[in-house]
Amino acid sequence: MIRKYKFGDPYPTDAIVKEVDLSNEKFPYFIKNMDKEVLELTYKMNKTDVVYGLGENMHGINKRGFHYTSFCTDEPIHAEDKVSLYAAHNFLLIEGEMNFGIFIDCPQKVEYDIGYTSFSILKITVKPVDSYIYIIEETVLNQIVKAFRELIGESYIPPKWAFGFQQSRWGYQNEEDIRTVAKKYRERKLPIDAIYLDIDYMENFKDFTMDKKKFPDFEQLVKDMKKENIRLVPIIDAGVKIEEGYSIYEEGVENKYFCTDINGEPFIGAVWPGRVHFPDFLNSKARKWFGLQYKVLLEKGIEGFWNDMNEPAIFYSEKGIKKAFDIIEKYKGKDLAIYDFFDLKDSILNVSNSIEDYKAIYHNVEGNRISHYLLHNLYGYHMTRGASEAFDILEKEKRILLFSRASSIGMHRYGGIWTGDNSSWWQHLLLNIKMMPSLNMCGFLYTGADTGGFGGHVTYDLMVRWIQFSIFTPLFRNHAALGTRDQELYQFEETNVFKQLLDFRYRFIPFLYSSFIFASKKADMLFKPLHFIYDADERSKTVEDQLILADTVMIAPIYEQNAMGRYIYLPEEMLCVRINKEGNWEYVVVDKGHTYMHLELEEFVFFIRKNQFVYFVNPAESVDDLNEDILTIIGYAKDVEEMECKVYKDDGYTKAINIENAYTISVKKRRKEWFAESTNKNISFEGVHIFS
Ligand code: MIG
Repeated sequence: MIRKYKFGDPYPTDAIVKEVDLSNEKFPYFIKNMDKEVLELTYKMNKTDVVYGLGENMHGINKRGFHYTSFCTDEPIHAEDKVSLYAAHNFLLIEGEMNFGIFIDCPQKVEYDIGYTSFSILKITVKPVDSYIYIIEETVLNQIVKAFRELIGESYIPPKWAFGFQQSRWGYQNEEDIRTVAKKYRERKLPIDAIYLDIDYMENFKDFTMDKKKFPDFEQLVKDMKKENIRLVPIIDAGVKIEEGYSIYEEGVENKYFCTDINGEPFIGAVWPGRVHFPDFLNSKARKWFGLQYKVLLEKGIEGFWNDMNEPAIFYSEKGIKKAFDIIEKYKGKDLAIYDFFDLKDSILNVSNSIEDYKAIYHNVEGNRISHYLLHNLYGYHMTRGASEAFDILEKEKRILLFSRASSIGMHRYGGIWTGDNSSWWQHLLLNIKMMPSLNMCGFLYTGADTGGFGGHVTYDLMVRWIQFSIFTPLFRNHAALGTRDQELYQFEETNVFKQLLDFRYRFIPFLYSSFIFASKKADMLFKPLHFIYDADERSKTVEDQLILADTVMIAPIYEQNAMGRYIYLPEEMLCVRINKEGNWEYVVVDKGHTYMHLELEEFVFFIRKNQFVYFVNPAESVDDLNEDILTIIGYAKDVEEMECKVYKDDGYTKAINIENAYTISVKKRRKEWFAESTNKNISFEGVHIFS
């Protein structure tokens, strides 16, 4: 059941897709305190209550013991004390005496104190109060998520090639760099499907331009790469450079498509290209206009994009930088003691992404001037929505890859997200693991972290362990910051292990893709905490470093340096598949309970749940090269003689996806032998390995 409440005068965020009538009943579960300015909701937590949700955020699957702020932030250091990352995912799921979900639908800042100030108190603060709040009640956790996901609509589905391995780096300068990456991957037979173009492909960081000196024949490059089954994925930034003669700038000014300042003049901020204006994505005309600009790149054969800096990130504003220079001027030549020195230092440090700047920006929403500060969390969402809506006009046949850095709930229908500028830290591998189910709850299925870490210098062992996890995530992209150690997989002395891991990924893609489509269409999570499946199992409530994938597979990655194995908790017995150092697969049924598994650096395991199976194909160097008609089945039949599974398969582009077209694989035991059959006559089976 879903109950809807209205506070103040809420802005239509378009986060939900279903009509729900306002409830007349008293607001449940929370003590509600509201005045003109602020709405406070207070809930008393029992000791064993678990609070799930909040999508892209720091800390665990269980969000207790910290505080979080929904305010999309360009946060370059994902440290434990950070309260906001790039997203505003206002959904919580509380497992207590009664289980329920709560969704705060609004574009402004929302604060969550989840047992931080007072250990047993969950307090939500919405300021100003204007919001719709939904309370979702079902008995089991999974059903609450499903009801919520049905409320917010189907998750974005990318083209199939976007499930292949992707290589990115901030610093690829020119055509030569891109060709080299492609060549090295192909030479070493390391599968790859995409190479990213970061800001350097543009002419002076101007959106929808290409630097002709660095990329003399862009179209030819795109074509050549495509022949190798490699797609190029350019970045699009939110800020538009102020430059006479630059058509986007001129059209934007002429049509009043940019955000304004208090005087109604286009707001001036600064990002990569220096001084910029910000397109007014909250204005439907401006949004459409900017979306249609992607056409130049689509026409050159581009099939995917990543939207960056759309919190929006602002390096500085005119006013902000002037204030900083005034302070520097004031202290120049002085003998600075501690507080003056700090003041000097902070004058520059605090100039970026300042609240004062966000408060100085205005949107024109169908004729009404509204402060950006109040709509902040919708900016990246509506940039991505604009692109997606334009693709529906510009690319009728094909799905286009699209993901964003900033997001809020609602955007999950238009694109995916990557989790931003993490670091080459072991703790960020663990954070990546923990974040996946939280993101899925909020509708974000096409997601993943920068594998190997963005900031800092990756080591061989971190890369190996990280990939042992990323082979399971829909977005699997190696990306790194300018100035960090090279981390393309061919840069490491030993590339054999990477080949084995990527081969595993490609064997697994048909299963992952099919599971992804079902998760989107059925409002399901792809990654679940163990407790969502084993809800009667108390121990599983606190397991945060293992996940269930597609209800079938359990993964238990290693995320500690120099670990030669780990403890794994099994809520019931499962089939363990171990990929050993030589790349061979070994099988053993493991009992319920805690097990220590010795796993050297090049080894990893995954588990298949009781009475289930997974299908694999032969590896290939790209998704287009996969032969999905020859399958190998691996399963665990504990107490059944027959098992079934649905497989969704298509050309990987088609926009109309109908899961009714899925085919069925059944495996059956006849006279002690297992064999498989399929309702799809094209499918044949290379091997059927059912353990019992
Ligand atoms: O502040 O375009 O998160 O992936 O490489 C840095 C350069 C700007 C931030 C993105 C990152 C990208 C980088 N961008």
